[in-house]
Amino acid sequence: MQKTLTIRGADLYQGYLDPEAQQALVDALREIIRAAPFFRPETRWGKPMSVRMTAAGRYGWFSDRKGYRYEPRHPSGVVWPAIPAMVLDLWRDVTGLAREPDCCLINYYGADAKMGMHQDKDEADFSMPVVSISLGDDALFRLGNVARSGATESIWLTSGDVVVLGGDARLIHHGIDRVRPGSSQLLPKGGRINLTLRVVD
Ligand code: MD3
Ligand code: FE
Repeated sequence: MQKTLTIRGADLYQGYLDPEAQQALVDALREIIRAAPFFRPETRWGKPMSVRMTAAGRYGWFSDRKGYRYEPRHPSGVVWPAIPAMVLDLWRDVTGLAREPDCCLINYYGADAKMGMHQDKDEADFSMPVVSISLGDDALFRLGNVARSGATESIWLTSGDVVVLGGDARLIHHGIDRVRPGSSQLLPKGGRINLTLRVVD
């Protein structure tokens, strides 16, 4: 499909996944979460994050008092499950790249979860784009600048939306201010799942 909107260099594909595809993806994620359950990473200051995380692929993102990094195994010691084929198809479609992502980070936001403004800088090659897939409740997504300061713009992401962050947008500050509880019926217990696809090394 065609992109629907570009905001600060981030390309949005609103409604990329129809309701049937969203449900198929949730079903695939259920198996991943069974093998690699959600956990709450700690910030480097030892405070648990409000977002719960797990991952699929060669690497998962991990954080504790030692800092932010990619790890080849879930905290339980198991290797991360494979990235679902439909997610790899989506990545290929929106990026046009032959290179596959190394990490599909799976973020779960309950009613009170948020993610502060940050840059994604733990990867080796910033010429590789980041792709985000939203499922479940709506989320207020904030985009800033490559510099920490300056004006920001916000947009609601809804279930089935895909965002591609490439080029100059790859290093901009971004975050999730809040979710809108009850705005989607996709996830039986409510909340929002965001998949973030990244090339790591
Ligand atoms: C990269 N996740 O996990 S979507 C993250 O909805 C993260 O869970 C948010 O930021 C979420 O690191 C946002 C991914 C995203 C959005 C904007 C970006 C990645 C980006 C802008 C620049 C670079
Ligand atoms: Fe991020």
